[in-house]
Amino acid sequence: MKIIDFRSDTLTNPTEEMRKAMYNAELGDDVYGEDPTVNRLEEIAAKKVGKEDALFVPTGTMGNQLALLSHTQRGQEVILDDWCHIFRFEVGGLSFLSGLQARTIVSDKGVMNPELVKQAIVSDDNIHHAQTGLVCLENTHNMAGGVVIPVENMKEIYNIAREKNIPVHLDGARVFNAAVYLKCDIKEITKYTDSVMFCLSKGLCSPVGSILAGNKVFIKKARRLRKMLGGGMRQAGVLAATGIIALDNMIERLQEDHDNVQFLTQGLGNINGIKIDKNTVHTNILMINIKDTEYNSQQLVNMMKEKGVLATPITEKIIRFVTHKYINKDNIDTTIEIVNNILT
Ligand code: TLP
Repeated sequence: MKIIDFRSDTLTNPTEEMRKAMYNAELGDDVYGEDPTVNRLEEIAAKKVGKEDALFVPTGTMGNQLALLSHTQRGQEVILDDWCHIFRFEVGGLSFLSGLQARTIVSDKGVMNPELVKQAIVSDDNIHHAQTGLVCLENTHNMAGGVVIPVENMKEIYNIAREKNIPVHLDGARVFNAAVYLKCDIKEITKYTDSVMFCLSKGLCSPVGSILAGNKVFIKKARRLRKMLGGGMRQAGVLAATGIIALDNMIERLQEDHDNVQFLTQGLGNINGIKIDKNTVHTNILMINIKDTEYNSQQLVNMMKEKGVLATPITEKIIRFVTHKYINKDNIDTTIEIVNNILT
């Protein structure tokens, strides 16, 4: 049985071109700063997002955690959306590793109200107060369903934070999806941040790896801390080689994933019992609500699995579908038919 796997775009295997590049990569010891392929990737990545410097890291999670560690001091607060990845899906690292407390904000489908961010900032002389050390944004917003946060909103929040000398970090795991959706240069998004993490290992198809970018002082600190966390990866050029291809050749292709999510939305949205908030369907993630069916998410996911379609239950009644390079229009049609047969 052919498996159609919508669980995540992290499931993408490297392309043929990437595998060849891995084989042929020029290598050295990256802890000595001597892996030419890693150095080249970091240079290309920094330039791409308009930052002075960049660091190749094994995972998006490590990139985000290094940003927290590098920007802040223990005992500070970090302002972030209640459903963001850094708060919900990074194992409490912000308190465990950086000694921070979270000041969460309830967003509107991933979009934080700048006024609420302003009110949440603590920057005073009161010796009782934990001071704000960082504001985090996420674009695209995963749990809101791949929603693209408007650049205008990022700009407003960035300006508020800047007035108080507070840095802004962007969890841009899928920020290239946002740029493709907005049809803009990625720098139009990243210019309203002090640092950005983005993943090479999701829709861009690298097997492993993410980038953390920022100014030179920040990246120097993050490089040292990466070593502390065990992220000094030696001949990492075998992986970085795929990252160069990801940035050179794989970005425009993301539009196909967005188109496929639209087809899926049309098809599943017509099935009785499935509700979709079409205002959140921007990129390669689709959240369906099955509250008007007799099933809970796990039950429906199990029934789909028996027919070869994999997706992720998010809550009792919400299921997530993520499109990627290895899902085509035929797979979308098959999926719609399978779900339709289960529910009607
Ligand atoms: N997201 C994964 C899971 O961890 C939920 C997924 O399947 O979507 N930021 C955002 C917004 C992410 O979605 C992810 C991964 C990360 C950071 C972490 O990246 P990795 O998995 O490389 O540590």
